[in-house]
Amino acid sequence: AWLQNGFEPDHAAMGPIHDFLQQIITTAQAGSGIYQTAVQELVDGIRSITGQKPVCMESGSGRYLTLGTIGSSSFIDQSIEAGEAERLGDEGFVIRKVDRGEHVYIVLAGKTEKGLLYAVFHFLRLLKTGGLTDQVDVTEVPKYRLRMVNHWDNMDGSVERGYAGQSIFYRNDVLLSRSARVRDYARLLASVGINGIAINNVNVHRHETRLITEVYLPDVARIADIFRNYGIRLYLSVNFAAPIELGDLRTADPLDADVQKWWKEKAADVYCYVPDFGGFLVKADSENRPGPFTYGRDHADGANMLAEALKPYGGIVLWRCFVYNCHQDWRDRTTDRARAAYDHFKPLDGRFLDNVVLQIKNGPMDFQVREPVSPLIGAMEKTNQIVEFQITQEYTGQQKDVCYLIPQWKEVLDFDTRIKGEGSTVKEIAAGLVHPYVHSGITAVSNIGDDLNWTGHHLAQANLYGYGRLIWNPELSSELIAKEWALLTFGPNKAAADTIADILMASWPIYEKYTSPLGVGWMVRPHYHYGPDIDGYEYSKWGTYHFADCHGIGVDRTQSTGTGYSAQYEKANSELYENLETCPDELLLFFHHVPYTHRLKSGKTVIQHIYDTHFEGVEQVEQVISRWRGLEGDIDAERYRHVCGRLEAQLENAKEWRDVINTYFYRKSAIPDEKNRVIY
Ligand code: GCW
Repeated sequence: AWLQNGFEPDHAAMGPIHDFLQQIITTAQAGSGIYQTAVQELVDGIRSITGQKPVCMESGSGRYLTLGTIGSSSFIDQSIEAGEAERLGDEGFVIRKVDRGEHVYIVLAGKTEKGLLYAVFHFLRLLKTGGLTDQVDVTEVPKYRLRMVNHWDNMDGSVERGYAGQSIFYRNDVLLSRSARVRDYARLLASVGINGIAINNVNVHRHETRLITEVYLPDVARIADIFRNYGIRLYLSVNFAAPIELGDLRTADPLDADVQKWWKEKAADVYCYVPDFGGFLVKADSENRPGPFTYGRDHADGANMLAEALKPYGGIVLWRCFVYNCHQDWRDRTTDRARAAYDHFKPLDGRFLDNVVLQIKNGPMDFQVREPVSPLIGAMEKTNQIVEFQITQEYTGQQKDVCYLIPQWKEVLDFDTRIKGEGSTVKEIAAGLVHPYVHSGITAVSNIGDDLNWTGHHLAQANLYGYGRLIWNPELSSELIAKEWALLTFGPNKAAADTIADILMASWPIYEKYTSPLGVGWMVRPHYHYGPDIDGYEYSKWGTYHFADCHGIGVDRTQSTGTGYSAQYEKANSELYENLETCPDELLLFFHHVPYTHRLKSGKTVIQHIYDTHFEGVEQVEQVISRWRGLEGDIDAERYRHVCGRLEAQLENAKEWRDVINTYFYRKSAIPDEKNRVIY
């Protein structure tokens, strides 16, 4: 992946920096294993980039690198300005050249060892991408405090919505706690700044319910040790009905004293094994999972009960807001799944303890190719929130089709909720800068498995890499992230990296074009969620409808004639979406039901837009294939061929979507394509 070794070293490109890379001066660090990790990563990284192993010493002179925490050596402290340690906080770092006559050195320093580790990875990244000069002076502080990944891995080794093989954590109900793969994953995550991981599926089944018991805790602890050395805290998903399912109690009522006591004991057990355990991730009263509703209690009762148990140890509860009625009668036109999270949680603002964090999916429905931003984000002033993205490509091509998601997440982060006037963007809300949250940040469902290339489709690695980079610094452009990834992964060939970045940048718009139009979503094969099935969910219980008939298509979510969802936004946004004239084209069918002849802002009718985009989508996949073919010989043959294979399959998928969608809407509307192309 992007920590890949073995490219030909380019000494010339390194220029004067090269002189600094032969000696590393370490400092006497008390601290945790993270310092050892940092030194090791620096040594290994330099060796793999330059072909030469640097020497580690405790003192020296001339040109060298030195790394340590502030306060651990006078050489380091001399490079730090007054007040800088405070500004760096627990995770920031500096990389800076210092010239003191006999000593000319580049210092890598953090206030903490964790900050230092991030400095090392950043240094290596700059070195490998040619971004390092001998005048280096970098200061970095992450934007978000919680920067997490979630795994939907099950103990039998399967991964829910996983498209890259089996779990790296489990096989046959056993934890793979000595696996080298887990350590490599910790390296990958730390190299892009991830600091938290939940290692089991939010749908907590029978075996996984026992992860918090002594049966599995010794193994959980071993995995936590691996991640700890890379500055990553471990979290577990828990089953709300665990007190019953483990056979200890007859109720899981959060207000029952025995239940409260039970969870307190469990928390104590967990902290015995994992002293820096992050906390519990909970999917409750969602998609048939147990929760407080069974006992006539609400989400605040449920979350607070767990929060009380974790509080003495500094743990948190990540409580998911993906709560909706998954047994809806499709005939019922008043219930709207998009409304559900806001309707359930907004009234509870102020009732949650301060170590509860609500985890909110970026869209109100479910990780579709295109959705508006969830109106719950920022809507609760007194309740901590974290935004949840999906790196695994459940609805965005399943790592068969290329779909670079950083631009999508950036759109979400840049969305201005206007909750507290202009500038109340998701980016600022998730950083706790709009409301003073005690805990906040970003999390996402990981896309890796035990496939040799981690992500099934090699290009899907860019999503995991980019996710980490983006949530460290959301000001980075999608394009810059794509180029960085390509250079790190395929080697120092700028032209090749530019082509790969172009392909990535084009991919989300292309995927959107040949799949579901204008924000209507779904239209996917039920359960699998890959490939077209327009009516697959239309008469189902899942609350995901498009309402296409012979006259028109779309979901009326307006306040005036529809479900009223649009009213969940602040006035300016609410009016923007409510009004047919101002609603952005790409979300038109999410908010409105319109005739096929309705004219978009682009000037096209809805039906012509559907035809055009579906033809274009396929043509653009063909262009991507020819651009990729141009890379033959410039990148290694194995990965070249692998991506060729995926792209050919993507073309078939795109054609299938094009023909199914165009044919369906031609038959429904009886309106011919203006350009008379083949529709079946
Ligand atoms: O998108 C849906 C998925 C489920 C998933 C659920 C969730 C883990 O289809 O597989 O369950 O979301 O986020 O809880």
